[in-house]
Amino acid sequence: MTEPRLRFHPDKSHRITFLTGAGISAESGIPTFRGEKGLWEEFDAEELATVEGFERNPEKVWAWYDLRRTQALQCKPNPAHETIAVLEKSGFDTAVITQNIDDLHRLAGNDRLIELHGNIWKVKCTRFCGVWEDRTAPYPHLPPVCACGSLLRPHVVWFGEMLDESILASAYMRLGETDLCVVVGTSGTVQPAAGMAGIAKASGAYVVEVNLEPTPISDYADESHFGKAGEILPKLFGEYLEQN
Ligand code: BV8
Repeated sequence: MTEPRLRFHPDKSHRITFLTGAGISAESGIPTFRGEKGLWEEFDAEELATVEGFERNPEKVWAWYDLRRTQALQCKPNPAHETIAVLEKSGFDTAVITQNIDDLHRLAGNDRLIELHGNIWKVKCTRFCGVWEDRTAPYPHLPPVCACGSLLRPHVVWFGEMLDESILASAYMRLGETDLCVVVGTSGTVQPAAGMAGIAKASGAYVVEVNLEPTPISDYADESHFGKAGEILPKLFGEYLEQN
């Protein structure tokens, strides 16, 4: 089996954008949503990842997020996250646009990070008190309540909810000026994230896909590398890390 190699040779003049999904965190122990043992195989997205589901049964939704938060405490960045973080630390012009809420890119050390769907360690008051970090896991009582007496909710984007406009604008701005777009561990099914690699491609980016299997992105990617992100990313970028 030949070693995966990038046919595009990035240097520090290139803007490199990583578009990541649940698959990049799979080797860290965070379950993906689709495919074998996917979260949506076991849980109902309509019930647990929509405003209507939360309004119907906030305790049930919070039990699911409390479980995921508690599980996430045991999970660490894997070599895929670490490769991207070292590229940024080595002075490459990288940015990460992630669909993940697991905080592993930040934990790995990436600062130039756009979290499209929020963060599992942030909560927001369902009235007006705002958003803040809360790392309580597990919560002693569910659903947690704000000091104002209103329910707290996870600061994540649920199905049917608009993404934050300024976050979307930052993502589209970056995609429009990206030279190398590396799409890692996403099934390319959830919009608007699923369309972002296509936007980069249309803006002239060279698109590299890393996934276990073909996805809709494979149809237009310049390169697809099939295998585990934690094994492939260090091989694709290893030679660029040694330079520094
Ligand atoms: C929006 C946060 C405007 C919460 C998530 C009808 C009504 C309303 C909306 C819609 C509608 N129809 C369509 C829509 C739009 C909807 C959508 O796209 N639905 C899909 C299902 C068709 N989108 C929205 O609602 C978005 N908002 O559009 O607002 C609007 C508003 C109203 C009406 C119309 C439009 C908001 C979407 C955000 C939802 N929130 N997460 C939480 O996490 O708890 S989604 C969640 O699932 C993730 O964030 C991520 O986005 C998605 C999962 O996708 P992936 O990350 O790709 O993960 P997946 O498991 O699918 O795939 C893993 C991949 O990794 C696989 O390919 C696998 O092969 C690979 N892999 C596995 N292991 C490895 C690996 N690869 C490499 N190495 C490995 N080791």
